[in-house]
Amino acid sequence: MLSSRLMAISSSTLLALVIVFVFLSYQASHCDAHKQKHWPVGRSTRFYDFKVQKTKVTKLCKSKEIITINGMFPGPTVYAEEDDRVIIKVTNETPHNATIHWHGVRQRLTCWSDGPSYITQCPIQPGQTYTYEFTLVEQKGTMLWHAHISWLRATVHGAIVVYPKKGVPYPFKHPYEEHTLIFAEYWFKNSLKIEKNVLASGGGPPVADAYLINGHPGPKYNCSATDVYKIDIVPGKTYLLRLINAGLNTELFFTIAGHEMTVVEADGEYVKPFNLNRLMITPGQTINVLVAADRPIGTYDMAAGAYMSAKNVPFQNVSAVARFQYTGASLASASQPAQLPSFNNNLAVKSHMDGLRSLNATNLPLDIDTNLFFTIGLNVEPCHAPNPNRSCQGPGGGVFSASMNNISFVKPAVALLQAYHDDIEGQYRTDFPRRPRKAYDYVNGAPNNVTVDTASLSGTRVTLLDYGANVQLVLQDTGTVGVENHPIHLHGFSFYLVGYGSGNYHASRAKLNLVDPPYMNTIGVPVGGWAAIRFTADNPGMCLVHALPPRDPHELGPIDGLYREERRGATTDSPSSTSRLADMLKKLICSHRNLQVFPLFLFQYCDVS
Ligand SMILES: [Cu+2]
Repeated sequence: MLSSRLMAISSSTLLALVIVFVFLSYQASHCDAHKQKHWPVGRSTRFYDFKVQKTKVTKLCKSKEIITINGMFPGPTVYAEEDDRVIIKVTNETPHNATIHWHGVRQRLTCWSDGPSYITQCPIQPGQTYTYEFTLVEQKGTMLWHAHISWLRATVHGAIVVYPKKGVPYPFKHPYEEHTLIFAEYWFKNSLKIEKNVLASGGGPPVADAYLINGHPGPKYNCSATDVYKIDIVPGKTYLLRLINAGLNTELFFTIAGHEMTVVEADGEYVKPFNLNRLMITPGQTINVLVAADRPIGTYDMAAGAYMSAKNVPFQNVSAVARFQYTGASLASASQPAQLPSFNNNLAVKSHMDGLRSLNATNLPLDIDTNLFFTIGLNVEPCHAPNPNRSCQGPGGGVFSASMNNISFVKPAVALLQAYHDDIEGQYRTDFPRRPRKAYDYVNGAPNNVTVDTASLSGTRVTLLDYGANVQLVLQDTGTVGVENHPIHLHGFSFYLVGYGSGNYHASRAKLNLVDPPYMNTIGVPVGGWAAIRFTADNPGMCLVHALPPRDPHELGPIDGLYREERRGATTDSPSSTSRLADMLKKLICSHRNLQVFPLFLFQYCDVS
């Protein structure tokens, strides 16, 4: 990790020259009239060179080729400081399409650098390059990057570590050392093939063959007694652990034998410190904890294992184990085993969530003018395939899908941001419903028997939000097929998690925290329950709202509901008080320093058939 950091610093000097040149030549010829006052320029620039590559790895005594960045698994850590500019050139050297998403980066006025394929950009095709460029405006903490197309992110992922500006301390005692722990799921089969097979079968995905901590499964798996990630600990010191769930489908519990953890940050934002023995982290979430090495000298297990809230769903029940090893510990004595909660311990999840309080909730919208209510859940579509045995392996001989407000997302042919920018007709509709068509008992009254018909509508629809709107979005789990904790992620924003509960949401009964709710970007909506989030729609773009698929392969695509924000009406900080997003994007591009960041213009259709 240290070496990649050094690489980033030295490369940044090199690139600075290039940027100035492009900036001057382009700006002079085209755009001097539209110099952006509000363009986030950034402080230092960090440059990274990402090559998407095929790499051979051996885990659990089996070798296979996986897709990685620069041959590393997990991939290189992106280091920066708050308000830095980050430029990452991604070159695709594989035969598969790829994009990279910077999960948790709010992409202030750089929505085209967000990375979800078919939403803000076409995939980076084999042999092509795409340069992502964004500023970490008022952002510090732990985030992650991952591929945002198909199941590529199973192996294409890594950490983003953003330090406070120089001279600004952490709001807690400076730790002796910091370590990043990235959790992942691992399959022996090629993950792209698995996804293809699952989509073709209409059923659920196969369980992971192992969980990994920084690429290591640990001793509970076959043939892995020595394939264990280890942190060397100096007794009496305090350590900061940056925890990242880069897994594809599985929510994980994490615990350290004999040690308490003090949670100090969630999803890249400080929280009021609180102590836990075990925590739950959904795919896409990041949590920073402090751990004091105050136990007798020895070796202690750190374990990550499944949280599975759905009933009768198979999952990998062997946990990944890493080691917290004190200097001076006898190598002959056994490591202290870690005690994870049982796989369906909803109470352990709730006590973790209850502890999350923002350190400073400064931008919490109090006057809500836009109320949204989205149901989320699984559906089963009727079988129309000529060969039902092969293609309709969902419950009752149907095809699994997932939906929001009963609409299952259909992938467009043109990236939606480009379709909007170029006024390309027919790619999406703007009538994604703001609430379900009819209210019912979402949790208990939903049909959970496929013969009753649990099919959804399908389509590519977006919700338009006025610029500056203060939005409250209630996410409601449904029992259409079965209730389950769903991790929901919002792109382009962080949001305040103002409330959550079990059962159906009722505005009159819901208890909301309007004092110090946590500021997050991914939330596990409680099983058979609801979560309410708030944000101000002040970052124009196409912003995806979606589930990080808990076991259903269709959710990464079809569950997606979308926001598009549009600048309307006069606002003091908008470049043109009446301009549409399209005009604004054009102007932004003119003031942008690197033309390569907007290659959406270069090819219209994402996939050439
Ligand atoms: Cu994200």
